[in-house]
Amino acid sequence: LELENNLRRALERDEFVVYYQPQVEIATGKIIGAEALVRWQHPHLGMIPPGQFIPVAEDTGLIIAIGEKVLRMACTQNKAWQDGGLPPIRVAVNLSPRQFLQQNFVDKVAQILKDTGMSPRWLELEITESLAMKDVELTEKTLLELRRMGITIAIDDFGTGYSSLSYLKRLPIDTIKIDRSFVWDLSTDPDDTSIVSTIIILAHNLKMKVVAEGVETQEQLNILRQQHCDGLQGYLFSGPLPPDELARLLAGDT
Ligand code: G
Ligand code: G
Ligand code: MN
Ligand code: NA
Repeated sequence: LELENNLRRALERDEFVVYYQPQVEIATGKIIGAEALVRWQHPHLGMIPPGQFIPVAEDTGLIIAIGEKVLRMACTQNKAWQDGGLPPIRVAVNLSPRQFLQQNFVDKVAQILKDTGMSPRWLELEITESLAMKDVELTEKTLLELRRMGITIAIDDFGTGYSSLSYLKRLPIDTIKIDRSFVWDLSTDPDDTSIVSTIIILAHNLKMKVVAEGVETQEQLNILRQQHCDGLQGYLFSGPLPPDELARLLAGDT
């Protein structure tokens, strides 16, 4: 209850900030996107990572307000980068189940795009496969509406939920993000190597792109490149960065 009240106050006081983790195209080494990751800038406790408050925010419903704020901040930021002449990138925003399953979610996204002037083609929304499985019918309807607006859809943490191949076929998904648990032992565990290569082949056959998460070593990158993985996200290239640091990286990337 105390954390809930503190989160409410944090919303009123605008204590949430967004960091951006670059996504790199493996073939070219160029930054083509960034994942928006929320942090709570607490006045006394410092930077609090999302793992420490997102679950409570989800349970209490506060995630709806927090998620909207994050989406608005990410769109505002991406528009500002583009207006500043930086090479355009796609910004990816995580959605929680409660946020995504709201009746008026699509209208809210449309309103935020309108308010911020951000083009939908530079927005990607990330959902997890467990979210997708909660209500496949509603998920399909919502994703189709988002896709019609020009927004792209990514499946986050792929391979860790109750993966069902039928939803991959049915839902309009643009990107599969391979969970970092499969990437970590890529150079040492032959099982992970074959799981990853199978996911990549499957995704490409379904006309989807693949981004590997949690890439930390050159060895992992070499294997991913051999397997024609499209993108990577991970400490090997960069962790999540404050907006000005990502802008500096982008400016040097042209
Ligand atoms: O930044 P970090 O690795 O600590 O993030 C931990 C988790 O929090 C990730 O799984 C990420 O998906 C989730 N997360 C980060 N930002 C957001 C957000 O804005 N909304 C939701 N729903 N989850 C987020
Ligand atoms: O769940 P999701 O994948 O949305 O969350 C991304 C989280 O993963 C971020 O909190 C980020 O800090 C973390 N992360 C990003 N790159 C790496 C990495 O290379 N290694 C590890 N261990 N964590 C990472
Ligand atoms: Mn994510
Ligand atoms: Na993930």
